[in-house]
Amino acid sequence: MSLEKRLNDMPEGIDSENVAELRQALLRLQKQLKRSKERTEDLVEITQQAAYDAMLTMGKIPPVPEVVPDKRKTKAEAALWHMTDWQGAKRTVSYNSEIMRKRVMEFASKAVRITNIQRADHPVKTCHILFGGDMVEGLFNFPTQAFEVDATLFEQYVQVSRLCVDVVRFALANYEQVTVIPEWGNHGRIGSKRDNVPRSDNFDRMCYELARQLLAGEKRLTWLDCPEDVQRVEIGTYRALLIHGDEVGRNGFASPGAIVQHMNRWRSGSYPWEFRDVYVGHYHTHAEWPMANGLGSVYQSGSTESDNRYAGVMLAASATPSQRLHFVDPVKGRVTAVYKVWLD
Ligand SMILES: [Mn+2]
Repeated sequence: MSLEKRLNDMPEGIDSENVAELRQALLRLQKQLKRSKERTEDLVEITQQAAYDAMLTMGKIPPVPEVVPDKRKTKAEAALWHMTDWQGAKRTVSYNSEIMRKRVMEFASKAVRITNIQRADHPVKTCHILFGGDMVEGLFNFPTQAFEVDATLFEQYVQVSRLCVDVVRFALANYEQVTVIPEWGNHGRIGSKRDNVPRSDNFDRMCYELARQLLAGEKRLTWLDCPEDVQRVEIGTYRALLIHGDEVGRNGFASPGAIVQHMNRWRSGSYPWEFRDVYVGHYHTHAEWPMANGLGSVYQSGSTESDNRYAGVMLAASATPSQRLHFVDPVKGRVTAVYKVWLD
């Protein structure tokens, strides 16, 4: 191709025919690009370091002491904690960051007390923690959100990561093995729905990642990542899906009938992995609906928040704070006990 032709092919705005001048412009742009890349990298590093430092100001994270293994030969069951929709930093007349922390830790302690009751009959050695998403309230879901939170996005990030750490450490102190399966929600979205940000760049996911890194030394802990927004739960032969709930329907809302019908279609092959149950958050209410095959269920779980005026008035659905605790038979591959743990 001739130089002249190449110059004619230049993008609009670059109309110089002087090669030396063009070369200068190219060098200038390359320098600028390098500087801006360095700035972004610095920013990422500073944010991570700041979050880490902020975390340490909340108190040291000592290693979790060992637990005494259960030597009984009887068949063990597994605990499953479905913890979802903490809406971290959301402020209502009866909810804020401090109450979130209190309720979340209250769930953990009640779950362990109920586990100990179960242990009177059989071992419960493992705990699967399903973090269901919307752990942070975020800042970008509606225009006045900034006035309805008690912490900035950075503080939400630090507080919620730390709460995840504390929940998992509490579980590690009470079960021989802990597996975390995290799922992100719609509130962790960065920017407006129309902004050009990958969906998996999500504050919930960032909180999970920081918490995971802070617990990297724990050998009895398995922590999965969530690049996709549907998670697979496997406990022995038990197979379930964990979704946030905004995946189904328009604008993140679908009726219970529509959700169950959708899951039945996933179950009949449109989702490429066989499963029995589905765990859903997002609606802040506790419910259970049967799947068409007569075996599995869709389990919807509550939130730790209270006095959500939007839900009460706009959706006519208010709820008392709760989270879900299950026990699972890993050989028969099914849920054996269902608890709605009240947190008011
Ligand atoms: Mn949600």
